[in-house]
Amino acid sequence: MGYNRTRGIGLIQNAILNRARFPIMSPNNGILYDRVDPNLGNTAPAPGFISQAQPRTALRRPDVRYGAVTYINNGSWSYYNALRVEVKRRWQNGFHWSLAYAFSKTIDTGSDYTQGSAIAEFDSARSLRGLSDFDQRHRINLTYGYTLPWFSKGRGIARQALGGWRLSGNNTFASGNPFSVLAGYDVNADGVVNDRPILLDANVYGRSVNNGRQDPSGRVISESQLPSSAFYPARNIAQRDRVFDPGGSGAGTLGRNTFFGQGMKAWDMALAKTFSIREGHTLNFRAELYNVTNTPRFAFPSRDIQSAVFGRITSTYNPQNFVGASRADDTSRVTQVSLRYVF
Ligand SMILES: [Ca+2]
Repeated sequence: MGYNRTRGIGLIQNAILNRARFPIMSPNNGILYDRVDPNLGNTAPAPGFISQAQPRTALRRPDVRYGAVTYINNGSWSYYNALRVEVKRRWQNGFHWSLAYAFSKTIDTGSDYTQGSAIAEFDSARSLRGLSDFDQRHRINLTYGYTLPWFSKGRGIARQALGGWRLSGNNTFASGNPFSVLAGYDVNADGVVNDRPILLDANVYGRSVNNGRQDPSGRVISESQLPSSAFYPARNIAQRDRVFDPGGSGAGTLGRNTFFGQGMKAWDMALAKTFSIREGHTLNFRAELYNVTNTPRFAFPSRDIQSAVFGRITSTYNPQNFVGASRADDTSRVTQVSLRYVF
């Protein structure tokens, strides 16, 4: 039993510089952009105005020669706290097992610089502080090995063929990883589309969006778990009525990584036997089954509110990621059999 606490500093973070400012005197044409057109759908606002349909992003960058500039820095940090419990049974009567449980929480300001990017150019760490992409609140892992007792005392061919088989397995059950919901358009008109929305229905907050099956009406259940009506602006809201906050943080009212995908139920087993052929020569047989129960693990739903399929789960994680096989039927159970002659 133990307690782990890990502090990470100087982790890689992806920031985006040269974002469009508001208000700003354009270095390109000398026009002061400081007013928002009352008609957000206006595609040709007057000089000095911007609208959502015509945000004039390129004219409002501090250096108009460039677009958004990706700046990879060491500004990210993390905290990991975990309570760990482990129970083990050593080999005894051909049987051993080990059970490990971790209750943990990981917080950081960016877990993967190749994906998420800072919401605000200034003060980005505060805006991004949230659960790590890889946070798993509960995780249980069971491993075991068992030498089957059949024919262990027999003789001749029966023992040679049927005795000495070893069964082993690994079961992992874990909570789902968190994900963020995105507004789906550039709310703060800074030229970077990773803004977050406003949460209208607090009951939805922190929900597990974990069911990719269809209800009797044919609707994917995850779309009911994460309804677009719980957020503002939902996709059926016209562009002119959406939130438009040039110069704002783009953080909405919703933090990063506030919803959860489906947890993990991995059940893998192997059956193995070594046949001795003669002195120094053995034949090793091994059959491995990944995802024995053939249970799908649903992937994250569509997370962009403006998407027509927002909230819908359309894919599953699959065992092939762990087995390393490239198979077309990769969403289901994977079986591998190997025979090895060692001399
Ligand atoms: Ca933005």
